[in-house]
This record gives sequence, C-alpha cells and structure tokens, in this order.
Amino acid sequence: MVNHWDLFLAPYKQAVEELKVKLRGIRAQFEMIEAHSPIEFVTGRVKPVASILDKAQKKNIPLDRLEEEMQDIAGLRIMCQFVDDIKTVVELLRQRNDFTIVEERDYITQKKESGYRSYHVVIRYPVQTIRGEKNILAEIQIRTLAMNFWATIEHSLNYKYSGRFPEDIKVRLQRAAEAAYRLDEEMSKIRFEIQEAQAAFSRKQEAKGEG
Ligand code: 0O2
Repeated sequence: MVNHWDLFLAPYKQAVEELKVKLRGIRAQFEMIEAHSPIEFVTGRVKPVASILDKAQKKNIPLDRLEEEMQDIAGLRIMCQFVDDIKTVVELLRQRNDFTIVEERDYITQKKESGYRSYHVVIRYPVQTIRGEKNILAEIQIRTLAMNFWATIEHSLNYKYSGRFPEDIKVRLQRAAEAAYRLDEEMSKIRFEIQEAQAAFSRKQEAKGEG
C-alpha cells in the first residue's frame, strides 16, 4: 500500500528526475557546439525521510509546514571544474523560465565556519501531476570539484561524529578547506592551458570515433 511519505515525496522525486535531465541537457548543449561546459556533472536526490524528520526537529519545522519551510527535500548538485564556471551556471539558471528563483545563498564569498563553500540557489519548480500543477521548492547547490570533495568527506565525518568533531579533526578539516580553496585558485590560473588540452583530447577521441 502507498504510504503517506510516498505520496508526499512523489512530486519531489518527479522534480529531481526532471531537473537532472534538464541540467544535464545544458552540458550536452555546450558539448554540441564544442565549447567548454561550465557543468562537469549533475547529481540529484530526494532527502531521505529520516533526514527530513531530523532536520525538522533541529530547525523546529512543524511537519505540516515542510512544503513551505524545508527548501532542500528535492536537492540537485552541479559540479564545475573552475570557480568562474559557478557564475556562468548561476547566470544560466537566472535566465530560465521553467522555474523561479526564490533565494540565493553565496557560501563562496562567505564560507561557513566549518569551511564549507558552495553557491545555493533555491527554486520554485512546477511539477505537472494528474491533479494539476504543484509548485515545490528545490535546492540547487553549485560547487567546484574541489569544494565537492571537501563537502563529501566532511559530510561523512559529520555523520560519524554527529556534528561534534574532536578539536584536532575540526582543525584538520579547516586546513583541508583552505587547501581546496588554494587548489581552485591554482586551477583557475592555468585554466586556459587545461581547456586547450581538454579540447585537443576531445578532438583526438572524435577522430578515433570514440567521441
Ligand atoms: P544533506 O544530507 O546534504 O541533505 P542548515 O541546515 O541550517 O545549515 P539550511 O537553512 O537548510 O541550512 O540551508 P543551507 O545551509 O543553504 O543548506 C543546507 C545544506 O547545505 C546541507 O543539507 C548540506 O547539503 C549543505 N551544507 C551546509 N553546510 C554544510 C557544511 O558545513 N558541510 C557540508 N558537508 N555540507 C553543508 P543538510 O540538510 O545538512 O544535509
């Protein structure tokens, strides 16, 4: 039998699936014109029920207010090669007319105390259902590969320590965040060289019929 959560989460699942296709389509379009894609890859997930309940409790969100107050039940992540690609992606999102942007949070110029960096865009996305249109909130996190590496590791450690890191781990994570920041800076400096090499590589693959 279909339970309450399956029904509640159905439009969120639909939104995540649709948005993954749409955002991956942006990459495909850049590839088609043989231009550098600001999007490296896209992932998406619906927040597990246990995490929804956990966050609702932590943030004092009544369960009948989840639709309005929990912005990341539907979550998309866009990974970029270079920090500057993030701006390009945000611009592309602002220009679209298949959703509206509700809020933007810039944790890149203002990183979180943990060392977390990412650009968050909260959107209102219309899902077409058999009962008509349903507008849901979704959060798109845009980050470089280095920011993603750090966030993924920190997230698993957070789970292990329930957010209460021993001091030495906390310090190491902050240092790792600085190292990720420097890696992004270095990559930006040799961006032109990297892109030239990547373009030459794709041309070679295409010539071999592997493109
Ligand atoms: P999950 O498992 O990723 O879904 P809050 O939870 O109060 O900090 P809020 O208001 O929901 O934040 O909005 P925010 O900060 O824009 O987005 C929260 C999400 O951003 C988190 O979701 C993470 O995905 C990511 N995030 C924010 N801060 C950190 C951090 O310090 N480290 C890591 N690894 N990720 C972070 P959830 O619900 O925490 O978890």
